[in-house]
Amino acid sequence: MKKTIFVAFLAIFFIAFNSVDVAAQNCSKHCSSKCKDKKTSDNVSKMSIKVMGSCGMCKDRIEKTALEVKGVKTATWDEKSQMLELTYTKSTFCDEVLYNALAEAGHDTEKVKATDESYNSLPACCKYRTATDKKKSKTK
Ligand SMILES: [Cu+2]
Repeated sequence: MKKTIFVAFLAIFFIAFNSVDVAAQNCSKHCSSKCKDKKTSDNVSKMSIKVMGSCGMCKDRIEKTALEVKGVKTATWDEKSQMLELTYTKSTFCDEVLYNALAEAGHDTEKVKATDESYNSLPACCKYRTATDKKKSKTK
């Protein structure tokens, strides 16, 4: 009887472990870019990325957007450095999802640029692109 319980316990443990592995593989499959991550514990990592923005409203929007991305645990954006610091669960987080979500919210990152449509829908105080930047993107 004891042996049966032990075997059942092992099976549950094995299944739980396997499903975490599958989630990690799924993410790396559709993520072309690798995160520059600092290891903090087995399944939690840190990274910081540059996100363009200009004011406190941007900070709220960037952090809220990042926190809605699957796997993100904490998000802090700094207006001066334009850096977004993240901690995330490795098995569920996919950085491409994050870049796309930020671009959709109107914020450029080094990987994905916001469309003119999403950028133009930002409030006036949040317009971080300068006139010279606009010229550049037009001539591209
Ligand atoms: Cu703003």
